[in-house]
Amino acid sequence: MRIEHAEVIVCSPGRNFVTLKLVTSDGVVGYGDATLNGRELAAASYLRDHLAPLLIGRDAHRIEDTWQYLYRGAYWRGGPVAMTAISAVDVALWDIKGKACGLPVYQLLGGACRDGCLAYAHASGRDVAELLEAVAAKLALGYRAVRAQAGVPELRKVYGVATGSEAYEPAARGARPDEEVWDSRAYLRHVPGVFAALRAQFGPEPALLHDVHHRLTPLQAAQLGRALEPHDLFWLEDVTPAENPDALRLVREHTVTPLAIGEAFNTFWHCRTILQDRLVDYIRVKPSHTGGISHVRRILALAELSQIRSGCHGATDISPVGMAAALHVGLAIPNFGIQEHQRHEPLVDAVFPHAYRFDDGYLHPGDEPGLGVSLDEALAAQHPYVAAYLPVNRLADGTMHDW
Ligand code: EZ4
Ligand code: CO
Repeated sequence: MRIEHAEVIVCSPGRNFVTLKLVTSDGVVGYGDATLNGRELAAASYLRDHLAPLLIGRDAHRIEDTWQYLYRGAYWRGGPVAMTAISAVDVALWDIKGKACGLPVYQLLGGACRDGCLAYAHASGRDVAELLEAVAAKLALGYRAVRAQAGVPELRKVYGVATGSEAYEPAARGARPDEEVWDSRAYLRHVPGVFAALRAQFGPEPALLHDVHHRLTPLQAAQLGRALEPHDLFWLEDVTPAENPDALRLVREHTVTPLAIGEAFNTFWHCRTILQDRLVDYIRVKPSHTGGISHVRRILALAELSQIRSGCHGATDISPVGMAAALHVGLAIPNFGIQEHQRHEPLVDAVFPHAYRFDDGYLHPGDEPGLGVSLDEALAAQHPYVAAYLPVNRLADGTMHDW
């Protein structure tokens, strides 16, 4: 079974997605997610101009060899653009293998280790009252775990907090990134009270998560972790800039609030020190961006040795194809932790009809052969690419600040 056709489809049903479509000599179609938020066309070009031509004529069943050829065989390794493109190839080949075998991908990975994947929803509010309402709404939908982000009184706008009735979307459409003003001290003063209010309202049972988006120094992160200990967080995410794992050491020495990191990682090499030294409790690598199913399951197998569990990134910039891939892995690994589930808009679900489903707090990938996701190309074509960027943030004096 040879790969006969490789096509990159860029669409924007409300937000941008890059999808790789592979077709084999037997007519089997496989999809991979190559969406790199705010850098979509770079990943699309890497795939279209550099990888797709290499795939034509290759044996579609040789997933591992293809991964090695594209990663180990390349002189320029790693980086988000290349790894997002390789991820899409790998995921599309697993989709094809599943369809060729008549089995859902999780069966090929060893079969289910659980009945469903615990999911967490997003909730946000410009003030605490609005956040309490938003969390209550997510619990009413059946979620047992909720990520809570609140506005900070001194700040006009805070990333991750919806600005109105519209759900929060990481990237805003426009030719340039929005600029936000950030103040770590104002943020640190405010957050512990927010979680005290959440626990007072909802009691001890719901799992509560919080995302710091890489903005603190190690000492500030340690202070925040310690201040949140009475409120029993499921995890505190991305407390310090992602590229320096050593920063987490100091945080660890001072707090027992569980930590998560890894949504911006793209290879094992970003994870090595963190896994070896057990610097977090949850690792957020996912098949999109981190080398596909083949690479992610290796990283998660190593994580298991350190009693670190998975917490795959699942914001809206993970397409339904990427979400399905994460769910097949999540169902099949022993050390699954939780799956982020920032729901897509109905139009996105219409462009990517899918078998995965949410029920009573858990996501299940479904039992269709392969990933169980398809692409309505005619509908996708009605929604062409629109430039969009994640915001940047500066301090009040204009200094650029970390993500
Ligand atoms: O900033 O998905 O946990 N979720 C997040 C998201 C990420 C975006 C990056 O593209 O932190 O909002
Ligand atoms: Co995050």
